[in-house]
Amino acid sequence: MNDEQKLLEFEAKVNRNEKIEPKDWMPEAYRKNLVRMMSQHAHSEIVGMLPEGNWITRAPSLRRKIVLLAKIQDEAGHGLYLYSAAETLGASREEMLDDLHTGKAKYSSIFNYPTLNWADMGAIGWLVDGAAMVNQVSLMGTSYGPYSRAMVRICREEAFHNRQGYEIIAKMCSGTDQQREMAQDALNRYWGPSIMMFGPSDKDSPHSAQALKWKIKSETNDSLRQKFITQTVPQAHARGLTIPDKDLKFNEETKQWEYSEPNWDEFFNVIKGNGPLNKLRVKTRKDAHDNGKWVRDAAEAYAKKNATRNVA
Ligand code: FAQ
Repeated sequence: MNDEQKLLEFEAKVNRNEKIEPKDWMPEAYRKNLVRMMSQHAHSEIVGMLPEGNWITRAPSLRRKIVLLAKIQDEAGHGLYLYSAAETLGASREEMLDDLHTGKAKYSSIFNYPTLNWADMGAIGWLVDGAAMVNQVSLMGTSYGPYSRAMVRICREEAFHNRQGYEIIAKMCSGTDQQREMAQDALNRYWGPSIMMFGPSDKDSPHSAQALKWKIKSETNDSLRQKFITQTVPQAHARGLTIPDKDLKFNEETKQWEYSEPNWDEFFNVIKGNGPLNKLRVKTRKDAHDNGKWVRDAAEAYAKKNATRNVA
């Protein structure tokens, strides 16, 4: 078969909703787009550990500390599955991490915002994990086998993350006036960045058309954003919170919440590396990587020693 016939066969397989597996033939553009998206996703998981990691030592109770620790460890696990899934496409772990540390690769814009107080732990679980889950549920049905299967387990864990965040917010909303104000303030700061997590609007999303055709994505950025907003607004209202969008209104015909256009100047500025904390996040991640070198070296030496012993 020549490449044209292989492409037709590949597209027919995708259209039959069969999975593409690592050793199957695939167009180079499919492989490249997936490596870009999966490595960006993996980077988001491990950089996403940093804003919450800042609060482990300041959790208000032992129970909250245990829950937060478990959640952050889950995010490390997600990074691990995703780097491994990207490796099945020939990407090397060292190169992916190098791209993150040199600023060549992106990670989710949301993690460039500061976590100022405990209410932000609630906002991250409720809004950020909530948005991540809406996006990742849609990725469960996509065409690349290892990525779509990783999403199944990740989504189960995100559901727990989402609930623990909402529980923090709900508890604060039934507390003192000051606690209610903290919950509202966290929502005010995290709402805009959360709805931007879904990426630029469809008309400005260069990768979407090809990604939808090859089922690398199953829904557009705007459609996922709308789903998240429709799911989240009633949750805010149930706790007496106000979504910080003066144009938000329910459309009785479509049964959807209409919302204001996100601040795209802010979004593009953040993904170019100029958000409030981009430089600090990348530096902290790179320092953690450098400081962990002795652990990687020891693990490698141990594996080598065991391999020799097994051969003997
Ligand atoms: N941040 O053409 P599109 C989590 C870039 S996981 C930064 O629409 P695409 C768990 C995009 O890369 C969160 N950059 O791109 C957690 C492209 O630039 P490039 C991460 C963004 O790929 C919770 C350019 O804009 N989830 O949070 C963003 O078709 C709590 C044009 O955009 C995933 O990565 C952004 N928000 O659609 C962890 C899910 N949006 O690469 C810890 C998988 C867009 O050409 C604590 N990824 N860009 O230089 C996806 O679903 C897609 O990649 C999208 C973007 C929807 C994010």
